[in-house]
Amino acid sequence: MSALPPAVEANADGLVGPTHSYAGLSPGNIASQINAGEASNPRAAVLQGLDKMKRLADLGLPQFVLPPHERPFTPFLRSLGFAGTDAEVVECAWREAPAMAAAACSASAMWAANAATVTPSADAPDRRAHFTPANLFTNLHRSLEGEQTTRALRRLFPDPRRFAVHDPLPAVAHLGDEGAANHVRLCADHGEPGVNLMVYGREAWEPWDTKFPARQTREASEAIVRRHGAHRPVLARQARSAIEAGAFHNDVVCVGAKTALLFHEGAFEDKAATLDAIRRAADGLFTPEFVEVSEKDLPFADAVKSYLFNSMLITVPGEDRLTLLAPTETEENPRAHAAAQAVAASNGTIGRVEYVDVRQSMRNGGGPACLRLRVVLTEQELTAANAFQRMNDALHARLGDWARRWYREELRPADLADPQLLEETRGALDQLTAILNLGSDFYPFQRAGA
Ligand code: SUG
Repeated sequence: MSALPPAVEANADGLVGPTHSYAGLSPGNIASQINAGEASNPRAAVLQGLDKMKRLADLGLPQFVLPPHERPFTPFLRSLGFAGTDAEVVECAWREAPAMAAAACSASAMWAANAATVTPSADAPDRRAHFTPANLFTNLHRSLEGEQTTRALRRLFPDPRRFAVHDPLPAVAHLGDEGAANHVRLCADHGEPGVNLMVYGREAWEPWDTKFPARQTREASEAIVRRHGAHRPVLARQARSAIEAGAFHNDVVCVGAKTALLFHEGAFEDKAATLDAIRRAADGLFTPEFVEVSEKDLPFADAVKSYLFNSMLITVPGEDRLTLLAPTETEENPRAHAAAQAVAASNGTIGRVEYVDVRQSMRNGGGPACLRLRVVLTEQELTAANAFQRMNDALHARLGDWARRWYREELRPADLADPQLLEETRGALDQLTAILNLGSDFYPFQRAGA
């Protein structure tokens, strides 16, 4: 078992794009619905994200930046029959099909937990790290992400001898896939083989007529396990009641790392069977530590509002116990704050709670854990990743200057139709490809003129 090389958990965060807005595009995501139509602050949003990345890098954790996608996404609008120059395409789409135009403007690729499902090399039979980019089939605006995310992951993890970046699963309702937001990997240590908990909301052929969509199908999770050869999988069903109460992804009510699984008692359809299956899968590897927060201590609605469970559970180098990095909204919610303090005081694997301000993202239902894709990497794999995307003081400063130059301070959903925005976003992204060494053919608009 310990013939495997040691590994660390790196994070790749989605850089917030210049069109960050509150367009109310995600039914079942309560924050997205409540804040629909409000003005957003793209510049503050991107700076919050950059500060979060720097904080992780300063703690000694490898941190990467995933570039935003091209928005407004004119290839999508052209596929709907809009024609002319790009500016005309955008203008006509806003006039004739504003819902389509809004989807084409979303900066939702910032939530990198939905970028892909990742299986580290220690858990894959061919000892490569495997990635399946999510097809994000359920919501129109998110379904536009898969292809560019695949390209982005292939640039960040380029060496096919070490990394297998698959194509997304076929984009059909039966195989709806939302990536790592519905996956928890438990293990004795990051480099050791683990147990892979895959949480799904519904089955492919199951009639689904409740008020909010179940985004992940069991069949999608099974296909990913099969493709990656993921070690010791456990398939578990999300509680229907959780989805109906706003847990549109499992990571809204559950987070785990190493041996610890922190979850709300209402997260799983069959809690006892789920925990038992994890215990059995972990047999001979480690003893799982279940940290359950009860409905009595934290009503489900407070869990969803405060995003306690959308925290990151990180291993700070040199520390034995895990740190829970929670959103400021958790600190401000008395019950969630008390629950977080109780977890840290309980003498278990989670030793400390800290808070991070990602308010702009939170108002669209994206907490600290949504913004990052966890990737367990060995030293050699880390070296093989694109170093230009690795966060450090210099990159933080450079991207801060870049964002202050290009990002608007305020954006109302109606401003998304401003023709000037197309120019601004393209200018920003063109410069970004140079900063992150992504090549000058990374975005469709860069390839269009070639
Ligand atoms: O898919 N919000 C995202 C939030 C994703 C959070 N990710 C995780 N839980 N891992 C979503 O619902 C809202 C966009 C808008 O309404 O403008 C949005 O797409």
